[in-house]
Amino acid sequence: MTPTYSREVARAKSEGLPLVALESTIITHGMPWPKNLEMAREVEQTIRDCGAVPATIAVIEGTLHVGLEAEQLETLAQAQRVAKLSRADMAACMATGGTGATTVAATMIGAHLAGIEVFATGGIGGVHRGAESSFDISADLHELAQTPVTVVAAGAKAILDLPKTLEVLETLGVPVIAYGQQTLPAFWSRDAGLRAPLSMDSAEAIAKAHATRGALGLPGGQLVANPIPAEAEIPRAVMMPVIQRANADAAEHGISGKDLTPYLLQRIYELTEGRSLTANIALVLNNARLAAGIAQALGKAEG
Ligand code: PSU
Ligand code: MN
Repeated sequence: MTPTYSREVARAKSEGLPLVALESTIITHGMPWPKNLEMAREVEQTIRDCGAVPATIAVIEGTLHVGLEAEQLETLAQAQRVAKLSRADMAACMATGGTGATTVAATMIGAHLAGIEVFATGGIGGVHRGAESSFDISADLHELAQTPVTVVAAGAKAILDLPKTLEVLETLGVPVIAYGQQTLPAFWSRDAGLRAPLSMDSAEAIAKAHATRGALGLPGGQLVANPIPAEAEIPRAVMMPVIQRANADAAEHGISGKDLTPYLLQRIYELTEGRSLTANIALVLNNARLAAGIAQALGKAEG
């Protein structure tokens, strides 16, 4: 299946320009209006400023779009009751003419269909706290194991169980590469207090590792864990009680499944009086810059 491309993405593809995929769940379920639209536009512009072309992915009225026109982005950012699509429900949404925002997993599927190898986001889904009884492990992890897209995130979201998330990624054969440091970043904070499995210092090295996995015939992508800029971080000591409280509130209200991640992000936004959102936007922009560099390096290596 060929997705529908925006004018900008279609041109980039015909000219062989470097492309960076972007997800839409972060817009519809990850941030409140109107900051979500501001963020989405700013991320796209950052990628252009860094010499690559942005491709925000979503399903609109049954059609898979890779690259959204300005008015489509605006409509999506304001839409109510948009589905949150992962691998399991993407096809069903399209088949029934529905509209849905793509999570990391579904965005990787769309990017791969469009021939895009690099994707920037905030944080990926992972193993939730208490997963030993809830079995709540994000499909994002399995997608990284099977779809050849390098995903740039600020580590897994700190609302998760990070040691368990690392274990599952290792089992699934997903390279986890910390950028510019030896320890794993934890989304709002630069350091999760865990050693990262791999560490690299340049976009070129990450691009080379991506290409080498392809040459080896290995399926799956890479997770690049890019620490939030120091001036924007919220120290772990500040975030830890907030995260605990948000998780406790979720348990008390019986929130689970697809609703859990959006609930936790919203609750943390309230508990930090908006500070978590400011940090979230800063880290997404930082990831967009690195992803644009990786896309350019891949283009040169393959060129
Ligand atoms: N990163 C953010 N905000 C988000 C998400 C990621 O900064 O809202 C979304 C992504 O789309 C990710 C999803 O794929 O949360 C994970 O959801 P779940 O835990 O239900 O798999
Ligand atoms: Mn889940």
